[in-house]
Amino acid sequence: MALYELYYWPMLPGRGEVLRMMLEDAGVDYRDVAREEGIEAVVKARQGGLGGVVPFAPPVLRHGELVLSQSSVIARYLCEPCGLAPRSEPGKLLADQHFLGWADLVGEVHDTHHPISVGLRYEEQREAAKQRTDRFLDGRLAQWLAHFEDIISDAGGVHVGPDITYVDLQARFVLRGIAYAFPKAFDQLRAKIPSLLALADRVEARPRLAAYLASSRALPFNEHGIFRHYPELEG
Ligand SMILES: N[C@@H](CCC(=O)N[C@@H](CS)C(=O)NCC(=O)O)C(=O)O
Repeated sequence: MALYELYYWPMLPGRGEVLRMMLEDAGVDYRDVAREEGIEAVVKARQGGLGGVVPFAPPVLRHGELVLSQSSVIARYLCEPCGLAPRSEPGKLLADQHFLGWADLVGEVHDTHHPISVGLRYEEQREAAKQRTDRFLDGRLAQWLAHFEDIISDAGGVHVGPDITYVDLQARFVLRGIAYAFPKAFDQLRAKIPSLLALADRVEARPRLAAYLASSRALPFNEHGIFRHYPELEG
């Protein structure tokens, strides 16, 4: 079995983090290449240097001859070998649906600090970021979380029962990220999302994942990633 090679920005827990979590949870052999070799490895992957179809943006996974991008596609590919796949075909489709829902939410969080362009620094779009964040925190975030809270309370505490799947790992990551970025708003929502919070705790208690999260391999949230804490945005 070829080694899994993950290419993602080495200094941040962004869209590649759920893939790191999946690989760590499964205890499979993998390389987080840019953390060993530096961001040049990501640049090379983006330029098509791994072969295959040229990816637009990281994360990128290479497994043997296969080169994949788009975090949702990579997660779907890894879920079987990582033991995090739903059991049935309808379950797999539902898992895709929910994963893409969380990915949409991730995109909306990203746009709170980069509402105009990914090519501009946050400091160059701060006014628009404030407006965008106000709208996001005024109902939209609560709407998303209520949606997922209903889904997992109906499905017995996970997204697609009966087992924990890769979507549950994604949910844990996004919830912790939002709590980091918008602590005041998130605190006000906690009482409304008991099932989601219990799920995040359950995911973190998985032994290999707990060991990863306690290790230096797990990067803390910071202001280079998607989940950024700018106090002035939440003020
Ligand atoms: N939909 C893609 C989005 C990929 C993406 O936006 N990656 C970010 C890092 S999280 C990036 O490096 N973007 C650079 C760019 O868009 O030029 C996915 O889920 O993989």
